[in-house]
Amino acid sequence: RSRLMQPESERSADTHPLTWRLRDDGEVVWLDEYLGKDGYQSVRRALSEGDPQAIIAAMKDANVRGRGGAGFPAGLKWSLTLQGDDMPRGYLICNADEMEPGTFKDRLLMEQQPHLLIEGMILGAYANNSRSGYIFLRGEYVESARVLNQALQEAREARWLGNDIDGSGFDFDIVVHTGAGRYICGEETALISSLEGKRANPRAKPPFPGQSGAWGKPSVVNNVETLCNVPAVILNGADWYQALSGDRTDDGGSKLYGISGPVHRPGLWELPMGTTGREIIALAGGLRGDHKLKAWLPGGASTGFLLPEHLDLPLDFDTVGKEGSRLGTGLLTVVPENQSMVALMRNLEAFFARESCGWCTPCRDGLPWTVKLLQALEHGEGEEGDIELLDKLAADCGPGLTFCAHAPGAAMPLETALKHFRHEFEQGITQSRGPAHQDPIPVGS
Ligand code: L3W
Repeated sequence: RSRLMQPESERSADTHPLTWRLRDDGEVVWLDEYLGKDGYQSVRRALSEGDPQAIIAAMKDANVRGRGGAGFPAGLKWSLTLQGDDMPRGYLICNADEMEPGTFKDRLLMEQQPHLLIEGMILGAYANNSRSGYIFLRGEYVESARVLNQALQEAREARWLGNDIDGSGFDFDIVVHTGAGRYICGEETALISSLEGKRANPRAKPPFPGQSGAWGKPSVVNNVETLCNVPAVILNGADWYQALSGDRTDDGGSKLYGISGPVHRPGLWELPMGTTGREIIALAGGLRGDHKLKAWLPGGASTGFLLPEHLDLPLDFDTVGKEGSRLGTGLLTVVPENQSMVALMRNLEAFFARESCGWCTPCRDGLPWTVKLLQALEHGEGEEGDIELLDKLAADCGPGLTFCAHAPGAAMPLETALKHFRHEFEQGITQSRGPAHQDPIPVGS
């Protein structure tokens, strides 16, 4: 069973906001145990103080940045949500549609810390004047759904959800809504479309969901990990939270970092924000056997490849961004030296092509075309000009050229693979046309 682990060196240090309530044996922390470890105390404090704006201010001061991948400041997002007595009440939506390849952090949080998410959602709802919350859950996360629904029932029975929470007069409840297994549902506006019962097409922004979201109401969409950070910020204060990352980075707090690929112990750990790739690989026991590190993705398939020379960079949003990549979800994928980058990219682009909603042309037509070119290069059947065409197809998927971040996410690993490993792609070009080659029949003939 997968576990959210605490590094040996950190076990006794009571400094990690997400894992401090965890037994790290992989079992669920149910309500009784959770209450015994300060559970729901941040809600009690915030609701008794009765100042939703103070929650937003604390989130801003703590500089909690969105953990879904984009790193947008959560406190700023909340401060931009339309609010006021004359405004319709909106929704607090947790984005639990975790489908980024190589990413499994939200699943472990939900399976092991369901009440931490519920507590974070109550605070988020109170700050954003919501009375209804949704957890939009990846359909395949059957165990998460079971644990969450049982925890929600526990919370209702103990009056931490429902009407008049903890005697404060605040009403809030949460529904788990399972998706049907599409990556695009994790894009917040596609998620909203799907929640409304429509096809999961993204919508243009602005308006941002905070202005007009689910059923046209102000809606706040936050990732699971982001919401799980809120109770610690409220209970311990923004300064305490900021200090968790020490002098590693200006981005405060902790982060769930993980790793997969040919390492001894693939896993997930809560570590100070700004932990380096080298430290994470070391926690995983290093690469298996004779493998040597060729490249790595810092946070899922929609981030750019980094090289061994980047292993000592603090993994925060801004630093990784300056290297032509993104922190993304913070779960590393290790690429060993004997892995063909062409085959790897063909695999990733096939995923992105399959998961495109088909709304925007560069994404709908460009990604399958990219896959075709990569397949040809993989089999040594590429032609002169194919690599330049790949460059162009990736550029056509750049930011601002499509409705959502799906196409730019697909372009980033391709652009960085072409930049760092171009010779491997060039090796796939046939010098002379083989006997099987046929010129296409001209259209209209
Ligand atoms: C108010 C403004 N709000 C931005 C909000 C916006 C959203 C957040 C981030 O993609 C990444 C992407 C993919 N007023 C605002 C504003 N916001 N300006 O900030 O927005 P944005 O546009 O930077 O990114 P995004 O479209 O949310 C997020 C990657 O995620 N991805 C996959 C992620 C997968 C997982 C997972 O499996 N766990 O997270 C797919 O798209 O590459 O870069 O809330 O509203 N002026």
